[in-house]
Amino acid sequence: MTDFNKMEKAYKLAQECYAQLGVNTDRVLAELRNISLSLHCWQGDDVCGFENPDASLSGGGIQVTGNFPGKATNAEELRMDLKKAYSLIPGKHRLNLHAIYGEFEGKSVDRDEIRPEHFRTWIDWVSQEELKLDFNATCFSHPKANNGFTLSSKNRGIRDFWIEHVHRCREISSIIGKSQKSPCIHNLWIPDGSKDLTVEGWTYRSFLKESLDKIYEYEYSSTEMKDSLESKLFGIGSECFVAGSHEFYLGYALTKGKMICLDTGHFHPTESVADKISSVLLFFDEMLLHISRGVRWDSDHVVILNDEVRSIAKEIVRGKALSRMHFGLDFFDASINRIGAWVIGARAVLKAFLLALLEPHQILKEAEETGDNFYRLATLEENKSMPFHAVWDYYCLKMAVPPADLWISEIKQYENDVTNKRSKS
Ligand code: RNT
Ligand code: ZN
Repeated sequence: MTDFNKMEKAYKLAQECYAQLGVNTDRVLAELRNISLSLHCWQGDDVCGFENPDASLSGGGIQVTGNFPGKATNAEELRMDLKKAYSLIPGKHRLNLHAIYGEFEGKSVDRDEIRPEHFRTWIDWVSQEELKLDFNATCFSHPKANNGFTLSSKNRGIRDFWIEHVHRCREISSIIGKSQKSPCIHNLWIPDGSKDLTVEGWTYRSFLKESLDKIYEYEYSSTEMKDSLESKLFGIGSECFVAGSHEFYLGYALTKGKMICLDTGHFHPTESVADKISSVLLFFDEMLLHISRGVRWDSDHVVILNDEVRSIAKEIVRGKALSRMHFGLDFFDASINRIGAWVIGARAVLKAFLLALLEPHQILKEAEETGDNFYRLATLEENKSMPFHAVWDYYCLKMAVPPADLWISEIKQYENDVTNKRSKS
């Protein structure tokens, strides 16, 4: 359906259906507009970065598979691709940069040497595009990460190298935050761990704690930057032991006044990240989510509108916790159109929030309070077939982005006109 008048009419009908359940769709759309997702730059080039022309993701327990043509090979191309993606996602969003995406002008700049000027063009670009930046230290794809340990390494020189890297990344984050007048979230994920049975887990974790204490010695104002720490259950090559586990960072962040980052792909498949949010937010003011899709052993498939993402959105909306959450996308798929991957993931998350905001909360709450659990379950079931897509299409129209499936042809067009013409590399 491409007729915009029909979409407006469908919205009016949907609006009435939701009103009968006490849900005001105009108000819902105003709330949806306030949700910002931090798009992860690394989906655009398979986590390679720009440190050197032949960079590829290596080491660090994460892996990108696929060789779909046309990945961005420099910052210009990545910005172009991001701009295309943002034009197909309703709302105002953010950009999540990794340190390896600095612009080093062909010089070899090691991780412990990066400086704010390497990110100047990004800072100017986001301001021109009315976006905001978030930042990440890159403690992988580096010879000093190759034996599996960085901040928790037994080797002091290795630890110091990474401490210096993260110091610099936090400083860059604070400069970004100051210049964009919105705190830049600096997230720290390290790959540290080992493949097989590990007997000195205690030692690694105590080194990690010591390194983090040094890293966070210096406090930045929370108007400039905020720190978060991301745990993981296991990675490729770190199946038996991961130093930065959930319990480790939960304890660390709580005692140090930092945020934790829950990556939806970093838990046991039957664990619900949605269910963790109300527990975490009883003890923390804010938290970061890395929204991803775990599939078997892989934690980073493209996000779709699945039950997990929907439950996360519902949990946050039911708890009126939107203003305490930060959202980053985190997946990398090199086997499909990379710009399309960003758009699929971002639109899916926004749809999940729309669905959550359209939930007849009052009715469900009353059913639960009176113990009418049949009515609660039946209402939840009926809610699944309410005409939410009419509300979504109308929202896209209002936000001047393609509604329904109209964005797909734009991706195909861009593929023909731009990415297919890039040199194969
Ligand atoms: C890895 C973590 C981490 C990375 C990015 C590139 O398992 O999820 O967040 O995906 O930092
Ligand atoms: Zn992550």
